[in-house]
Amino acid sequence: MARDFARKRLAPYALEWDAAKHFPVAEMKEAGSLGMAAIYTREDVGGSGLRRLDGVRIFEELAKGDPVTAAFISIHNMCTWMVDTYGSEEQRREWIPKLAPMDVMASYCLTEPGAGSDAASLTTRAERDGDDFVLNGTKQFISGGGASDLYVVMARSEGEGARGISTFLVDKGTEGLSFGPPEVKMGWHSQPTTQVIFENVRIPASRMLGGAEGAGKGFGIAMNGLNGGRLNIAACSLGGAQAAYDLALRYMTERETFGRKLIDEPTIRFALADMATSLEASRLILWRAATALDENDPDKVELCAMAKKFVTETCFQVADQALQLHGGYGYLHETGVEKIVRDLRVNRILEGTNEIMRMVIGRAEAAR
Ligand code: FAD
Ligand code: 2MC
Repeated sequence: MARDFARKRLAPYALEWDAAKHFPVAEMKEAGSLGMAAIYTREDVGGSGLRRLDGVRIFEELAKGDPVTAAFISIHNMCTWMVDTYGSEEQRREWIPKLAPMDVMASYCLTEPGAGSDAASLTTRAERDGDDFVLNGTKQFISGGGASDLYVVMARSEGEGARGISTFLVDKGTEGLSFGPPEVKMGWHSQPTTQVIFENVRIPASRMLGGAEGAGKGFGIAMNGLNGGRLNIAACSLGGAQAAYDLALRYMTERETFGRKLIDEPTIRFALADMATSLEASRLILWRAATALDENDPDKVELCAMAKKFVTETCFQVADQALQLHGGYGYLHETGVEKIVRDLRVNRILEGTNEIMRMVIGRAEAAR
């Protein structure tokens, strides 16, 4: 179903959306109506009740159609899962029935201008005032900023360090909430990335995720959300690279140089063999990490970090090689491969840079 949806509803339009900087909200809501906006969320509130292993296979298929739209649906899924897993019963029942069909679109707000990789040093404040919290601060690089209806915000309510952070649900219309202009980016043109600015944004205390028990738990909530997010971002790189590879393979059977088809050139076959092997190895580590997350394996954090690092790097190389195999035509927008290369580049940076993934893996190794 995901493959069919990507083929019909994403792939034919992805280049057009990239050129026009169009955010395909209608198509994403359609994906929501098919169950792809609450994939691993419980069914009693409208989720699809699937596993992480299903999730990465869905995101690979969606990304074959468009890695950018797939990535936004992944971020929305991360927010939905956080509300389902850490929200009070009341919060689950209020939000998930709207998030699951994507009637309400959600953005994840952790990064700040002064706190990217060192996320626990964030300074956006949430001060308690009677029955309310008042938020002040700026979030940086927020995917869906200005377009989303709900902002899942990590802010400091308790004190210094990771344990001083809580998570809040903030509606788009709230007074004092505003957005920076859309950033001009190398790729990801078909979704907005903006600052999200809080100036005395007053929300009821009931908007703290998990209710009063959620106080100080926001960093753990954010990190647990990211474990699955990192897998999905890797799946988006895999789907994008597979699509680029498929284009290159077809082109090799069509293009002739020196009197014969490129596919009959042994060095070209070696290149294709290496690319196909890289894609399959990426798929395997991804499925291994997704299974570890499903089974709450003690190594799940490191395995998710390994999968994110390995797959986003390996698949970027595959997409770049697919561009190379197209010669000059690979550099043209209309061929579709340069867009994939641009879109996959950022997956080595966001949801934790690959240097931070190495830090996470290295810490676990040192503790063995
Ligand atoms: P920095 O933390 O300043 O790092 C700069 C460089 O130093 C990097 O190469 C980094 O790996 C390296 N580095 C940092 N510390 C160390 C260290 N100790 N050892 C070795 N190397 C180190 N964030 C959100 O919260 N929500 C979103 O929706 C979102 N969407 C994004 C969309 C886009 C298009 C982009 C570009 C970013 C998005 N981000 C989002 C932010 C993203 O997660 C951050 O950019 C990323 O975590 C890195 O933070 P930084 O940019 O501040 O880099
Ligand atoms: N899963 C579960 N818990 C985690 C975790 C993870 N992946 N990473 C850290 N934690 C817990 C950790 O166990 C600890 O818990 P406790 O206090 O109970 O012991 C707590 O969080 C603090 O962790 P550390 O002591 O390791 O904190 P430190 O500050 O040294 O390092 C680091 C944390 C670097 C791993 C974290 O800040 C990080 O992952 N940074 C990258 C930020 C990032 O990924 N941003 C992505 C933004 S979203 C995005 O880009 C989108 C496109 C949506």
